[in-house]
Amino acid sequence: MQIGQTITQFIIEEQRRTSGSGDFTSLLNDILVACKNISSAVNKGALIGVLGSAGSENVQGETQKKLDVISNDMMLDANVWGGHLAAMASEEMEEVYPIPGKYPRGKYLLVFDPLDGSSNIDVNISVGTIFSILRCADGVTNPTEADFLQPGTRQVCAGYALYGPSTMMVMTTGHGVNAFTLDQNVGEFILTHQGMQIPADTSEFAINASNSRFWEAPVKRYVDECLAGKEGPRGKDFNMRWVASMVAEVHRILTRGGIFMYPRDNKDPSKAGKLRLMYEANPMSFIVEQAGGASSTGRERILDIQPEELHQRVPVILGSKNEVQRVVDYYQK
Ligand code: AFP
Repeated sequence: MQIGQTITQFIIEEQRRTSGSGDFTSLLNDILVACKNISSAVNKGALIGVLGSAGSENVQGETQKKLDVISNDMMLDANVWGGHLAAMASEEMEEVYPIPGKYPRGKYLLVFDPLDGSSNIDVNISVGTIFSILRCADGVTNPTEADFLQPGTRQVCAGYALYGPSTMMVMTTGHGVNAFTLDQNVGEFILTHQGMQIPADTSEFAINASNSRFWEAPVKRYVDECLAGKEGPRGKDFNMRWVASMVAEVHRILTRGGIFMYPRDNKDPSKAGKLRLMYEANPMSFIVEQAGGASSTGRERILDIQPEELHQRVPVILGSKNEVQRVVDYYQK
């Protein structure tokens, strides 16, 4: 593996190292095709009339953007025919999407958020696609929601495409985190960041502070101490960021450290948090842990959670290990 090699070479070499059948390699290639298509549509934006609302709502009751719907279709179209998947599930679809009978069914399950941070699209701020690959249990020919409900520790691969100033693909198969930058002229992702590592300490935090009156005491304490800066108990100044696009937020943390929090709050007590376990928290937690960071709800490690439903929400506190541990310690106290 070396800087400058293509993602195709990288995943074929991974396949040889693990003596894989090639199914996984082909599946990843299909995902890459989808992300390149989404990147192209996001990039053209208003030129091809894809900005704005689709006039519909998803299962979470959120207004769908045109690009949410388009990106979801692109993920389905690129991944439906290859014969590597048994079923897919998405933020934008209430039910599991089984591979139609006219195509062969494979041994993997794909779950994704086709366009995370999509409320940012119309203002031209970075968005991304998040995905997680699970194994379909042996003998299951007609996967249902129950087959997807596997803890994050069972993910075979997790990744995200970031549609920012550059389009990047960041992923892990459980052997570290590597990032590839799309060369738009060649149409290939090129390895540009090898073995990404999140610094254990940081002085940058990310949280939507407009919710502060709803936070639980441990989060309030943590943020208050950061805000107190040099004169406070932490003895140093902190910087704050909030993009409202988890992919951009996690990418910043992978690049220079930091802590990201979308904690449980009492704004709507029926919701355990805002972010979705299966296609936001789990894949991002896998990536963050593989880069030496930590990820928790404050009360438990996210990757250990046994999911109860496909669109389940969880509190998320992830990033630089020592800062996440500090918040967890505050919860334990
Ligand atoms: P959208 O995809 O609806 O824009 O939601 C993005 C997101 O799930 C995540 O990417 C952000 O971190 C978070 O929501 C932002 O939430 P707030 O708008 O409440 O700050």
